[in-house]
Amino acid sequence: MSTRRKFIASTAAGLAGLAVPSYGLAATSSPVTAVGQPLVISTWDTGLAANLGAWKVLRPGGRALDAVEAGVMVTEASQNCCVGLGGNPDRDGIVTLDACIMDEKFNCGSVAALERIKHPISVARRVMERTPHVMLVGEGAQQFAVAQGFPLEPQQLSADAAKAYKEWLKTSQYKPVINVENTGSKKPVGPVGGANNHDTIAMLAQDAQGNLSGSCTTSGMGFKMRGRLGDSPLIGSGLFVDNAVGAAAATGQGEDVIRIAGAHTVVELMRQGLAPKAACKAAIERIAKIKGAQARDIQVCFIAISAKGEHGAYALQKGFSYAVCDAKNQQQLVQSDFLLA
Ligand code: SD4
Repeated sequence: MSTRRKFIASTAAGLAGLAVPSYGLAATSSPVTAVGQPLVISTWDTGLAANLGAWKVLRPGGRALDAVEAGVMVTEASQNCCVGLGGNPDRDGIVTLDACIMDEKFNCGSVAALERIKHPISVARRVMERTPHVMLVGEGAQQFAVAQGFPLEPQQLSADAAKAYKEWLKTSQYKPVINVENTGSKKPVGPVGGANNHDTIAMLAQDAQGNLSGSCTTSGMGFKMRGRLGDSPLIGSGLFVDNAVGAAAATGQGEDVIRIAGAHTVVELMRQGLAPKAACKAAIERIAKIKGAQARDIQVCFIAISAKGEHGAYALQKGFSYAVCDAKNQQQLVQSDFLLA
């Protein structure tokens, strides 16, 4: 079992226009941000830059919902990241995107298998705010996006994705095994190893009013079957928010998050009194029990914040980190504890 360590990150320090306080070692005790003090957390190293986007909204007193949309838009727009249109395609060479968003009043919106749209998270928000529905998929989601004024981007792979796809085509082996997250012995196909290669970002925020919101956006598992959806666009699996209790989100092998309705499970465990990290751990243990020996082949990770402003995370395997941003430190990367030593 690892011990929690906090890393001081430098990758996004230069982001324009943001007052980033001097870096310092964070306390190792259970992290709590008092209600009234905004807080945003997000998955993986890419969360550092995304959190700064969210912080621009939270710092002047903005709404958590606006923050979690603005935050993950940074990642969706990044050229150096597998989230968004730069992500790996499905087996047929087409990039399909999934995203969802949820606010403090159980309002939620989602898009899945969306093609050629740069900001699926914003389309998910429009589904939430401008339709009587929660979820739109595929062609219908794209039609809605275009009707809402989102431009159709060209159907083309980023240079990294094209390279990875070419490599994958050599074997065309379909392995529903998480790749980029697993820092263990399995060598993933495609670009790997850099801080920016994760294909999902999930973000949770609490604003100065104490309200919670969350967002999640992904290109999904690289080289997936056409039509395959993971947990990320599913409210209750990839993301869940109950303002009275807390919020949780997932990354990793979507199929196994769906199996236990992961994010909802974490929130319900917090409702029963567990702190965020303990709730994430209990959900991971549930997955490990279901998977048995196969648990070693996958990675699943949860992040959570409570209505009290505590945050925590837990992963099945080594290698998961999450980014934390609050009034004290906007650039903190926390290495998550994990179950399988
Ligand atoms: C999925 N949960 O599509 C996503 C993948 C992921 O970092 O989180 N990758 O299953």
